[in-house]
Amino acid sequence: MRVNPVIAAVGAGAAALLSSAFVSAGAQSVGSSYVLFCVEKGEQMSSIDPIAFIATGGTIREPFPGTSDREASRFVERWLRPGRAYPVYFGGASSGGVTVRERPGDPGISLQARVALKTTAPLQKRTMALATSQTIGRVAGTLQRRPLSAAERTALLAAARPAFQRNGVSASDAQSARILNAAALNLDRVGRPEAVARLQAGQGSGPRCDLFVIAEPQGERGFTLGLTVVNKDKRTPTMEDINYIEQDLVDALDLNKDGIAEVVARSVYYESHDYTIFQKRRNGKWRKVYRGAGGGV
Ligand SMILES: [Ca+2]
Repeated sequence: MRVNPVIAAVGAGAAALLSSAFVSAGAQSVGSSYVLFCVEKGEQMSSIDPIAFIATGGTIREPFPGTSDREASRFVERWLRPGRAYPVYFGGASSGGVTVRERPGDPGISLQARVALKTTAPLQKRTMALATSQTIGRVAGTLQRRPLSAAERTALLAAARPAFQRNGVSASDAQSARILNAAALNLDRVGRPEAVARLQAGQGSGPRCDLFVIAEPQGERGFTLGLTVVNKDKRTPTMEDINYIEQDLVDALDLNKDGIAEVVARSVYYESHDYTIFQKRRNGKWRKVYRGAGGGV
């Protein structure tokens, strides 16, 4: 019998995925290391921004050790010089690529580099993607990223309202909470997709309260919040709250090849930004496993 090589390869990949789900995170070899970038489509020019260095085994580190300008310049010469081309991933699926056009203006402040972007992903404001410094092969498997349906948005708001109220938001403000940024992503590639979102309440009487959530499917249509990060805006009429964080989804990718995609978020706050990576641990709980990179805005 002739075996279709494509089907055979898919079958082997699925078997590897299943077995890896039972291996502790980081215990297996997952190939060589790479730099992970945030891809943002701009009106005039698109950009990439280093998020982290993913070491062999899926360990997540700062893009380069230390904070000196010399180290930043060395990083730029290695990874962000004009002509460097990198593959783009959107929801774990291969989605075109970027080519660096200009080095970062001042690497001591920001490592954001202008790029030419060629992608099939529907990128726009607050809809970002990831790029990697090398093709990462079967790490990428599609998570079927898409906007939430109307029914999913309703279910997500219902799941989030009690969390708003637990954080001091009035019942009426919680009732009028809205979704600022959201995506359906099948992070474990099992059953219905998760919803990853930033929601906001408190436009009325109280201060703004943001929730960054990873909502997991519950029952036939519902969600339960697997991760909730609370970002409250404590500004007054005369003073801006410099600690207020606007945290948005960048995208998700299985960095340690355990079968469940890590979720990457970008936090923008007063004149600065950085990146956070959340990982589902073996006990089923989502945890922050990295915060770093970024710089000026
Ligand atoms: Ca993972």
